[in-house]
Amino acid sequence: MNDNHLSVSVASLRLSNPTMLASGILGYSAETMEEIAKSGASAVVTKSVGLKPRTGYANPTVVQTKCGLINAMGLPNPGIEEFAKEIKAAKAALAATPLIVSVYGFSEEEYATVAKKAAEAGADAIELNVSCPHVKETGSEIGQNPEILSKVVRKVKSSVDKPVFVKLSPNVTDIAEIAETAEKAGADALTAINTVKAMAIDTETAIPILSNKIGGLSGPAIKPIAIRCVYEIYERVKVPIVGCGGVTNWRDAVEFMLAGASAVQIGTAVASKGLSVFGAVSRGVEAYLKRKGFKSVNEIVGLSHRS
Ligand code: RRO
Repeated sequence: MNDNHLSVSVASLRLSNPTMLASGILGYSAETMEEIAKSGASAVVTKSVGLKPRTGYANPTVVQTKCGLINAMGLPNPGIEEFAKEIKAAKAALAATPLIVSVYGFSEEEYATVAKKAAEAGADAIELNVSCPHVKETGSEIGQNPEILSKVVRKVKSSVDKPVFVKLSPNVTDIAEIAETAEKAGADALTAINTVKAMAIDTETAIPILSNKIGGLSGPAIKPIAIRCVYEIYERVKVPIVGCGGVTNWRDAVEFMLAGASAVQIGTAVASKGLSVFGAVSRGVEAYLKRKGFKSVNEIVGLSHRS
């Protein structure tokens, strides 16, 4: 079996294998980018960037719990003007590995302006963050409202030629309905899911641990939620789905693909296990395909829906 068995297409991106780096995990220095590409990740999603610089929330911004990480970073980023330089440097360091720039805004115009600038700086695709669980007037406040979401996706689609991914929030009543809205508005792919709204309180001081009080849970605890979301979305849309949420090993990746994902993003496991997780997941998926007699990883996408 060779690499071709692992290659997948998501929108117009041709990926050498189904593992991508999720948004918000690593810095974007040329050195880090080179290491990521060498590690076997088939694409990189950047931290979310907006029109203007933001410092984000005060510490603590991350809390480790028994069942996963809760973060409330608050969208810290240098703003698109500054970040455009990083996009250019990252592109050069990544060589053929696609760079997907995650974008947020406080209005449809802002999303479109940032997406346009990211595309001009060299982004191979845009991922719209309409699912950050705890920053007011952006993120999930956009992604929870079909009318606003539709306007944002349409505006961005009319402003850039690159594929547009829409990253969805699990913190909604019916994620498949939101997925359908994004698809109708022109989304080329959907990423499911962003973090699950969560909280931790210090029992000695009786004070919420995160400075923002509420954050988003990631890691293995949310995988079953993410699998259910991908499964429900797959029943309702035609565009490719990228699974995200708690992928730690090859079996998790296979489970997402059986649910309907064409590829997966890995985030928290990169923070805990390091970059070797990409190669390990790909090798495990490859061994699974061989053992089960599949010729291509694409054959297992959505397979669980037969039953
Ligand atoms: O920056 C954050 O606090 C953050 C973002 Br933008 C997001 O999309 N999801 C998340 O859990 N945290």
